[in-house]
Amino acid sequence: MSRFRVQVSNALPTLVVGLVAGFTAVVGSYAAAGFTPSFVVTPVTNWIRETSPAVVTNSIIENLGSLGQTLLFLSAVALFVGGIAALVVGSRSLGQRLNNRALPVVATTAGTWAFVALTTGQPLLALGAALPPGAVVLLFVTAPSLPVPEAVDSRRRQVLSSGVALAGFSLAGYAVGQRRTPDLGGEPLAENSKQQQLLQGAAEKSFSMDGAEPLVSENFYTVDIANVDPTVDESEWNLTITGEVDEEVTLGYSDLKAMESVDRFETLRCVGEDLNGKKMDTALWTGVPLQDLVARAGPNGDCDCVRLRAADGYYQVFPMDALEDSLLAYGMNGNALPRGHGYPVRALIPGHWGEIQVKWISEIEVLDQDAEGYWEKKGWHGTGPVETVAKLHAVNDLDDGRKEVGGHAYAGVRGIQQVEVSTDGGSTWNAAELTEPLEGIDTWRQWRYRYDPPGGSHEVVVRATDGEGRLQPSEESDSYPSGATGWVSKTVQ
Ligand SMILES: Nc1nc2c(c(=O)[nH]1)N[C@H]1C(S)=C(S)[C@@H](COP(=O)(O)O)O[C@H]1N2
Ligand SMILES: [Mo]
Repeated sequence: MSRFRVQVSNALPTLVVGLVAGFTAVVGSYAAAGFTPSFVVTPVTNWIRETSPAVVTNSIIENLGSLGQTLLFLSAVALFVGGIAALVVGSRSLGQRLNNRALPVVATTAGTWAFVALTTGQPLLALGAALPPGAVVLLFVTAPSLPVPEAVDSRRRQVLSSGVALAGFSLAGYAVGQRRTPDLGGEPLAENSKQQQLLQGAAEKSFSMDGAEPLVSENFYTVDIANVDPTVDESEWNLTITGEVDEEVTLGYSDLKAMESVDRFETLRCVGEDLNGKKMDTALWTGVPLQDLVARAGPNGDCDCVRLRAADGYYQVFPMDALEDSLLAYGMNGNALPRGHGYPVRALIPGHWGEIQVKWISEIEVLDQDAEGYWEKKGWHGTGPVETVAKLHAVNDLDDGRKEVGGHAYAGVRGIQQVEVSTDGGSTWNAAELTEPLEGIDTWRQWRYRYDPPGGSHEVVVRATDGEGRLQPSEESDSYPSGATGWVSKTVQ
C-alpha cells in the first residue's frame, strides 16, 4: 500500500515535469527559429500530414481550412511535448535504478537536441530547443527533498514559483521568436504607378455590395500544405529548369526583375472548396512570361509535361501546353508577393485550378514520363481546366425596398458571357448585371441582380454561361476529386 503510494507520487510529478520540459522545448525552439521551417513543430506537422491517410489530410487541409491547420499544429505540439515527457519519465526511472541523477538531464538534453537537429537540419538552432528542457530536469533532480510536515506548504510555493517562471519564460520566448521571424515580402514594388493605375481602374469597375469581395480581393485566401510557410529571401532565390532539357537554366531574382514585366489580373480558385465557398479570389499580378524561359532550356521530354517544385516540398505535374501565357509572378497588387502567397516567386498558369499555381517555386523539371502531383497522389484531379461557377454571397435590402443579390462568376480563360438569376426556385430566369472585364485572360466578373421581393420566403438560384456559350452544369457533385459543380441557390426571406 505505502509502496504503491510512493510510486504513484513519484511518477506523477515526473510526468508533469516531463510535460513542462517538453513545453519549454517548444518555446525554446520558437525563440531560436521564429515561425520558420526550422521551428520544430514544422517537421512534426509535415510528418503527421504525410503519414495520415489521404482522406484525413484532404478533409483537414481542404475543408477545415485554417482551423485544420490549427488542429494539425496543436497535435504536432502535443506529440512533440508527449515525446519529450516520455523521454524524461523513462530516463528518470532508469537513472533512479542506476542511482545516476545526471542521466535524465543528459538524456533529455541530448535526445531533444538530436531530434530537433535531425528533423530541422539546424544543429545550432536545435540548442534553443534542447537547453530549456535539460534545465527543467536539472532543477527537478537537484531540488532538495523535504521532510513530510513541511512538504505541503513548500511544495505549494514551489509549484507557484515554477508556474510564474514558466509563464515568464514563455512570454519572453514568444517575443524573441516573433522578432526572429523574418519579415519577407509585401513591400511596395519600386515602380508601381502602373499597377496603382490598374487597381484604380478595377476599383471603379467594381460593384460595391455588402457581403461580397470587390473585383480585387481584399482578403485573398491561402491554401498551404505546410503549417509554416517557407522563408526564402529573394537574394538566395533561384529557379532551375532541369530534367529533359538541352541545357539547364538557372535564374535569380535580379534576372527576373531585369526582364520586361507583365501586369495582369488573374483569379485563383481552389479545387477543394465548396460550390459557394470563399477560396476564389482575384489579384493584380506582376511577373515575366514563363514559357520563353522554359524554351530557353530546350525541353525535349517524351511526355510534353513538366513538374514544378517548391521550397515547401510541394510539386505539381501538368502538360507543357499549359505554360502558354503563364507567368512567374513576383508582384501582387503593386507589392512584392507576400510570404503567404509565395514570396519571392510563384507560378501563375491561366485557366487551371489554384493547386497548380505553385508558390515559392524552385524548380521546373521537364519530364519524360507523366507523373502525379502532390494532390493527385491523394486522389484529386485538380490539374485540368476550372469548372464554371456563379457564387451568391451578397443578399442585401436596398433603401427603396428592393432586394439585391450578387457575387462573382468565373470560368477561367473561357470567361463569363452571362449570369442569370431566378427568384422563383428556377422556373423563370433573368439576366444579371455584370462588371466590365478586368485586364487579364483568366478573371472573374461580379454579377448583381436587383428585384422587387415577392413577399415571404423565396428561392434564389444563380447560373453562369461561359465565354464559349456553355451553361454551368446543374448536376451537383462534391469538390472531391475534380471540383464542385451545380447551381448555387439560397432561400431569401
Ligand atoms: N508551394 C506551394 N504552392 C501551392 C500550394 C502549396 O501548398 N504549396 N497550395 C496550392 C493550392 S491547393 C492553391 S488553391 C493555391 C492557393 O494560392 P494562394 O494561397 O495564394 O491563394 O496555391 C497552390 N500553390
Ligand atoms: Mo487548392
